[in-house]
Formats: sequence, structure tokens, C-alpha cells
Amino acid sequence: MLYVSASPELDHHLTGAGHPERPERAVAALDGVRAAGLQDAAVVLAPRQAVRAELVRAHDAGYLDRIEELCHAGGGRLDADTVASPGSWPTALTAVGGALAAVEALQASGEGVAFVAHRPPGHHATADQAMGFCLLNNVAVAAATLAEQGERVLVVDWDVHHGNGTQAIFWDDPRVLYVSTHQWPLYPGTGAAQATGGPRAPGLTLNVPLPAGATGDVLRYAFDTVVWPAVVRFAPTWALVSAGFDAHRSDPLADMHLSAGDFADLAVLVSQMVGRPGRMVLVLEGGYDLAAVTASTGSVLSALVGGSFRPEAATSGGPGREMVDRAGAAHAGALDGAAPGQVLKAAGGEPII
Ligand code: OKP
Ligand code: ZN
Repeated sequence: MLYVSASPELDHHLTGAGHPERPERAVAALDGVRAAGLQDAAVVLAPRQAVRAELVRAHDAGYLDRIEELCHAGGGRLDADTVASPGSWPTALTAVGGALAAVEALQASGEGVAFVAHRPPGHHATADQAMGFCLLNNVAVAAATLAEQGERVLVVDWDVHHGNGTQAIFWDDPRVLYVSTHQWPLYPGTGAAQATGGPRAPGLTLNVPLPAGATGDVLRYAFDTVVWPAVVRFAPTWALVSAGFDAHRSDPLADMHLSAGDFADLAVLVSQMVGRPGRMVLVLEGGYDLAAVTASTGSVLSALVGGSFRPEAATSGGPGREMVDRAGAAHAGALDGAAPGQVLKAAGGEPII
């Protein structure tokens, strides 16, 4: 079963004319479900707003007060390109709620996969700071919720930008493995391969910075040679994907050269990283070319449910394998420095290194 959380009719997060992070993006993602012929197979989840007790798993209470208050006061600017309108607060709550509802739907059914098509995106939002179009960290709240339930959570962030917020929130948290592939250098500037996690979570941040022009084969190489071994060591029970589609070759905000078919291949790889069905949720992050968002969403979801919608072939031939190798070496170095068993003992499980 495919579960989809989307409620474009409840989207009142207005960013202003000309802003790339616009309401049409979530509609374009939903169009991908239709394009892939999955609209009848998909269960659309009832929208719900996250509540404070859920949000504080990843955010500071004072920060939540400030953003809510700002929205009630009419909105305003949070950084150079992050804005809040009066409707941003309920919309952001509904985006987090969508990620939580997706987790709950899979937990209730024990099978299937879920896709969350809300906005604003979340992966740049830290515990106490809005930035990079993000107010609340949708994936982080869902990951923290699962971690609280004793799950071991893999977060794969293939958005073209580094998810500095998610990295910071779980930096020293042994319950979450955060993996990011991203263009480098690019906004927000974090995500060096040498950033590998805090003292209680050594090696549980895995950054793979990649050059402009990188193609799908380079990403698959990174997943096979660097991500896969780290995931096997971590042995996740759940996978959450920060599924941005702005590494697509058509995206106006970045310069990586992926196709819709590449995202589908990556999604299948992630699905193989959690041994059991019903443990994978994909959450829309960036992606600013509407047609690319539709084709990518459709390709990803079709591949995950065994369909055949694949309008764009996988790509190859771009640069970046050396950077993948260097990221792998930097990450291995972090594990060398950790005491044997340190990571999982902190999480209450079996030693993994
Ligand atoms: C959000 B997501 C710097 C431009 C910064 C912000 C990009 C936010 C991307 N002058 N642009 O990760 O897709
Ligand atoms: Zn992005």
C-alpha cells in the first residue's frame, strides 16, 4: 500500500511572488502520484497538525513560541529568503503532522511505504532557528518520535542542499544515523565529510559532498561504497528520506545532473537498507522545477511499489567519484577514533563497531 499525506487546500504558507518555494510545489508532487497511475492505489491520509508535545522532541519551546507569535502578529522575514505569513504556522504544523501521520499509518498496517507532500520543507530548521525556507523540521520531529519509541532511525537526505538542521539536532544522538549527499560548495555551507557526529554518536553523521555536474551513477557509487557499510553497521529499524528533488538536472537552484530515474534508483536502495517492509517514509524537501518534481515523485513511488512509470532514464558520466572516496575515508577515520561498542552501547543495543 502507498500512503500519501497531502492537503494543498490547507496550504496557507505564502512566500511572495517570485519565491521558488511556492505552493505549486506540493501540488506538483501530488501530480506525480497521478502521473504514475497510483492515485487509486494510494491511501490519502487525513491531515492533522502536530502538537507541542511532538514538536519539542526536536525543537526548543521558546523557539516554537517565537514563530507562532510572529505568524499571529502578521508574519515577517526570518532570514534573507525565509518568510512567515499568518498562515505559515498552521501550514507548518500540518507538514509536521503529515510526517507523523505517515509513520503512524505504516505502524498501523505493518507494510507499505508513505510519501509526505507538504511544505514548507524542514531540513534546514534547527532546534531554535528558521532558515533556508524551513520553519519546522518535519523529518527531525518524525525521527525523534521514532527514536523515543526505541527505533533506530536512518535519515537519508538526498536534497541537493545539506540538511544542517537535521544534522545539528541529531549530532550527538546515538539513535539516529544522518546521511546526506549534497552539492558542494553550496548553501548552507555545512556538510563537510569531516563532520561525522558528536562524541556519543561517532560516525552517525555521514556527509558526502559532491561536485556540480554529479550524475546518478556517482550517487549510486556513494550509496554502494560509503552509505551501505555505514547503514549495515547501524542496523536501522526505520528509514526516513528527506526527499528533495533539487538535485535534478532541471532545478534552477543547483547544478547537479540527476534525472527522475536516478531518484527512483536511490529510493529502491534505501528501501533495501531497512530489512522489513512498512518502515520507510519519504518527505518532500526541496525541488523547484515543477515538472521535475512531478516526474521524480512519480518515478520514486512507482519504483517502490513495483510499477513501471519511469519517464527519465538513469544518468551517468558526471564527476565526483574521488569526492565519494574521500568522504568514505573521512568517515572511516571517525570510526577509528571511537571506542569499540561506543555507539550502540549508548543506544542500549549491541556494539556495532
Ligand atoms: C531549501 B531546500 C543564498 C541563497 C540561499 C536558500 C536555499 C534553500 C534551499 N543567498 N538559498 O534545501 O531545498
Ligand atoms: Zn534543497
